[in-house]
Order: sequence, then structure tokens, then C-alpha cells
Amino acid sequence: MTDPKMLAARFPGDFVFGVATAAFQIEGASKADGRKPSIWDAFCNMPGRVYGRHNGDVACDHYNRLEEDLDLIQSLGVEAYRFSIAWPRIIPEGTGPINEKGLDFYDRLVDGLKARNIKAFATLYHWDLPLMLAGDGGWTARQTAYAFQRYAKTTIARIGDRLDAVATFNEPWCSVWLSHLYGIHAPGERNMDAALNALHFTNLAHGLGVSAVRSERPDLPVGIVLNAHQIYPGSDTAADVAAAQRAFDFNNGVFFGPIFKGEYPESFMTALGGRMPAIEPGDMETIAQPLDWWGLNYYTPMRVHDDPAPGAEFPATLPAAPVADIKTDIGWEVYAPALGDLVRKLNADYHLPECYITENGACYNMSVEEGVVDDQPRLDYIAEHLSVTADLISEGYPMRGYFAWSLMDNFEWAEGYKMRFGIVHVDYETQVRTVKKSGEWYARLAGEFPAGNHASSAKG
Ligand code: IFM
Repeated sequence: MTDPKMLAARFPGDFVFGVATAAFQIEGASKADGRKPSIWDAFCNMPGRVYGRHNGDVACDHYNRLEEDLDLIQSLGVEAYRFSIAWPRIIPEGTGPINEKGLDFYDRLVDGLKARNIKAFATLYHWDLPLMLAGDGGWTARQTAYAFQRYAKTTIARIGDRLDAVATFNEPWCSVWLSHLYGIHAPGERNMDAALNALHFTNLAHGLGVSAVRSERPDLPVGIVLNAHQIYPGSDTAADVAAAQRAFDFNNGVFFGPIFKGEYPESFMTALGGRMPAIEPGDMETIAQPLDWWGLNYYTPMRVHDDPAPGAEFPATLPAAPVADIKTDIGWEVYAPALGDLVRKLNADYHLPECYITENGACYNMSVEEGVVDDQPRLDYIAEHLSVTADLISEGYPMRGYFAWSLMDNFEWAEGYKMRFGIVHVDYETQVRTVKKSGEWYARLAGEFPAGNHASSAKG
């Protein structure tokens, strides 16, 4: 269903439509106004890590084009903007001096949003750890969690009064497993012990961050953004079904368990608990503080077989083939029903607060032809996933909003600028922005909710 009017009619008037980005992916100006390098600046400079050795030095030059980009968001008619704050701009060395000029930038950003009547959904950590902290072990070190707590407190003290919602972390699955076990993201480690340390100290940092936010702004809705995986067994054999449950525990349970139940999954602890860092008294209580909301980033399902190899490391799974042959340009299977299956499963397993889909979207690399980007497959992808979201609302799940990933094409991490997720095209030579067909359509959808109809949000 792609007719914006018909689709909009399936959502309540206070459902939030927004667009999302992240600091390192769009800001550029990597040395401006006191910013120091993050682990991603270093990673980009290592041979063989990022496609074409691309980096974030210029990106979408958003730091220098802030007003123009805020006008662009406003022109799309969306109600909310999700962005992240760069820790290396605020406390450039991770610990130590606070950089007022870095805070000034986010002051201008939130003021610009307020002036345009756009809600501000901030994320404190979207992977750009100050490089200086890496020297002390980065996320494998417990003290990084306390450094994060101070950064969170500093940031919220300055801009929290104008935020509508804040998330501590974006997709800890990536900054833990993808970064420390699979070596695909910075810092590029391939080591289970390092990853297990990063896991617990990231969870701890989340909890400490929640306390920091609440100590500054008790009314500010605080949550976390998780890229939960819908996991299907590759067959209905008992071995594959058991493998899918192990994969669920490993990929989802190690975050959802501590945060929403105060415990790591039993299967995970049985297999790997002996290699976890010390869980100190009070840690699990800190991590499990009740949240006001949570964000789901969903793109594609995961399908697994049992890995029968003797001694295969937990979760001992192998990839299984997709059921459909439809893939985006980054190779991810398109299967919208998985979004529904995932939300139902997570709500069955955990007591969850209200949910925003904080990212959903598709990678298609169409270019500008005679002033137009015809990205119909992205439009279809977003429409299908919104349709599933509307189904979930009608079933009674507390789905409160949807943020398209992404506002504009940007630095797609290890894929560099090759892979494009924007509903707005960016010409990286000229920095010209061109709203794609999907962006025009999304604006029509958002336009079905006249200003003022969106009375409530995470805050209300
Ligand atoms: O670009 C990323 C984003 O930073 C986090 N979620 C997934 C997106 C697409 O890979």
C-alpha cells in the first residue's frame, strides 16, 4: 500500500514521523572547533578497513550546512529529527577538558529544531568513541563506562532542556559484536574475550547514562536504541530450532536481558559466563533501571542453521539462506513480516515500554537522472514496513513513531560512501542535496498529519 492518504489513515494522529542521522556519518568538519579524533577517524585511516579508504573528514559537511539541512528537514514536513551527539566534540579526549565550542554546535542544532517546531530525539553514543580512550582499552575497560556517564551528564546539562527524548546508545550489538568480535567496525577486534568485556561495560555505561540523564533532567524521556534481530531457524529440525534460540540469546538477549530483566540469558552465561569480566555488586540494578521508551532499528531478518562442528563457539550457528530473492543493494534480504514477528516476540519475552522505530530504510544506489532520483524500491520498502507497523498498532502494541533511515545519503561505515540509504541524495563533490522520489512520498505521508495534530510525543 503506497497511497500516502490510505497509509496515513492507519496511524493515530499522534504517531511521530521523523528522519534520522548520526554525527560521524554526516557532520564532517572533523578537526573543527576543538574536535579530536574518534576511533572511527583512526579506523578509516587503516588500510583495508573501509571501502576506498573513505573517511568522515567532510562527509555531508553538515557541520557547516546546519541551517540549510534543518530547512531541508522542515521541507519534508516531518515532526521529529533523530541525530547523535559526537562525544569527541564535547569531551575531545574522552576524559578531561570540556569543549564549549562542541556544545555550542548542538545548542544551535536544538535551537534550530525548536525554531522550526521539530522534535529533537538525541542519541548520546553512535559509535564515535574518543580515540584517546582506546589507549586505555576503549569499551573493554570498565572506566570507559564512567567516562560515558560524565559525558552524558555534561551534554544533558547543556541541551537537555530542549530535547524531546534521549537514547543512551545506538545499536550496542554493533559496537560490541561487530566491533570487537567480527572486526568489521572500529576498533576492528576479533576476540571473544574483548567482546565480552565490551558487552558488560557498554551495558553498564547505558545504566550509568540513564542515571546521569535523570540527575540532570528527571522529566526527559530516556531510552536505548537496539537493532534487535528477528531470527528464523533455517529448517524445522530440532537442531536448527535450538540454534535459533541460542542466536536469539546471543544477539538480543545479552542486551534485552540485562536492560529489561536485570540478568544475562542463562544459555549465554552457561557457555561464556566464565569469560565475562567481573560483574560487580549493583551493576545489574544500574543496568536494569526502568526506561521511558526503547527504539527499534530494523532492516532485515537473520536466518540460522545449527553449526555441528565439535567445539563451535556459542552460539554455534551458521547462516541459512534467505526465503525470498529480494535484496537491497547492500545485499540485505527484504522481508517486512519479520518486523512484526520481532515486535511480537520481544513483547512476549520482555516487559517493554513504548517503542519508536528509530531506524528503518533501504540501501539503493540510484543516481540523479535529469534532476530526479527514481528510487521506487526504497519507497516500496518503507511503505511495506509502515504497513506492518500499522498492523502492530491495531494489535495493541505501543508503537509511537517511525524514523526513516536516513535523512540523506551518508558515510555508511565500512562501506564508505558507496552505499546510499538517504531519502535525499547527496552529491559528495558539490554537496548538492536532491530529494528522492521516496523523500517526496514520505513528505506527502507526513503531510497527512497537519501541524498541531501531533499533540503528544515521548514527552507528552
Ligand atoms: O548507517 C547505519 C546506522 O548508522 C546504524 N543502523 C544501520 C544503518 C545502515 O547500516
